[in-house]
Amino acid sequence: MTATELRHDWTLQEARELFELPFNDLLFRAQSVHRQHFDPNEVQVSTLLSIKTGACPEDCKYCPQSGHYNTGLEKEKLLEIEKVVAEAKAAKQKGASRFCMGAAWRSPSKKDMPYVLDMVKQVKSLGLETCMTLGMLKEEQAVELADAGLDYYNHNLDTSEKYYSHIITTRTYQDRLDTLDNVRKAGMKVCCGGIMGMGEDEDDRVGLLMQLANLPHHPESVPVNMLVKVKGTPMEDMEDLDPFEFIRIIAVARIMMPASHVRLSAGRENMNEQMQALCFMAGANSIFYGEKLLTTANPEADADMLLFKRLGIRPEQREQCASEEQEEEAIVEAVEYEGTRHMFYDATRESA
Ligand code: SAM
Ligand code: DTB
Ligand code: SF4
Repeated sequence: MTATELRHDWTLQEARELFELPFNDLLFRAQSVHRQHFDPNEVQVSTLLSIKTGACPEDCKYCPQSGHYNTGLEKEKLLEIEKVVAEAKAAKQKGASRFCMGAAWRSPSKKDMPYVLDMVKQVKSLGLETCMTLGMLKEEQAVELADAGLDYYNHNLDTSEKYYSHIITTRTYQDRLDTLDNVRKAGMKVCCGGIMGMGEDEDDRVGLLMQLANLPHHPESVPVNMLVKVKGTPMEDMEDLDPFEFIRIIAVARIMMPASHVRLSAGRENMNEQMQALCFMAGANSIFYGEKLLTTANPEADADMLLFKRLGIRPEQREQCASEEQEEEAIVEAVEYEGTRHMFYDATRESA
């Protein structure tokens, strides 16, 4: 089978037609495209850490960290590098291949940059892929991060251009596109996606996917978040999204960006295992792994590994040099053990 070519000229009509396909036809098509570019039984695993929490000056209506809303979140200063490195080591031991660090900033300040650059270097030296999401970046800041060895930068468009002003007023859609451009020019990989279930209509969902797919390069990573409704935010009472609609979004993202990793991102706490399995079938091949996203809950790591085991899914290995392979194998074994641990009675444990 030859791999589908990557297109950057999707029309609204074509994207709408994909959305409107019968569910089984859409999933079959998405899975066929997926198999041309990826091992269908591998899922990339990233762990998130909030390195600076809350009191953000931006007014993103979905976000528990915005200083404009009272969500009862305990704010925290920039974490010390040693703490970040300890968390990164623990994530690696549990089987994550990428470590993503997020800060509740509009953009990083001059004073914070040296710490952040040092963090990148130290986390990378553990043999993990690195990702950061720190808000808007100027051209020079993107170059500094790339020079420090940052592999990915996450900056989401969040929704369609048309719906955007209903969600955020403190920065424009164009600001976001400019940051993405700076990240790309600096040579880093782009992680860019959005949130579903914020009251947008189907054309907004199509609009977001078109924006992403028609960028000069598809983002290497496309996080599709389902809104986590946080009390105190303007979106706390938003209506639930139909699960089939969410799975369709994953499938259309897979078809429009065949070679990108599509991440089943925030919101998995509110998805049952069957829904997640259908998302993997539709072409999702990346997750956030670990009990916490930035400030909200994510499924327990061993529950995820058990789900992988039941579905015959393996965590994707990071591209690596030969000397790291043995260490990586040991991690895979540890993950396999973690996934099956609860299936067996441990005869060596003393009863209480
Ligand atoms: N402050 C930086 C920024 O916004 O560019 C980086 C961190 S911000 C929390 C990263 C992304 O998390 C947002 O763009 C949004 O897509 C996602 N996010 C935040 N709150 C969310 C929620 N309640 N549900 C789903 N996704 C959310
Ligand atoms: C992304 O698209 N989703 C992640 C990551 N990029 C940084 C963040 C999800 C945050 C969910 C709400 C929270 O835990 O604060
Ligand atoms: Fe701040 Fe990012 Fe949350 Fe917006 S999404 S309020 S920029 S932390």
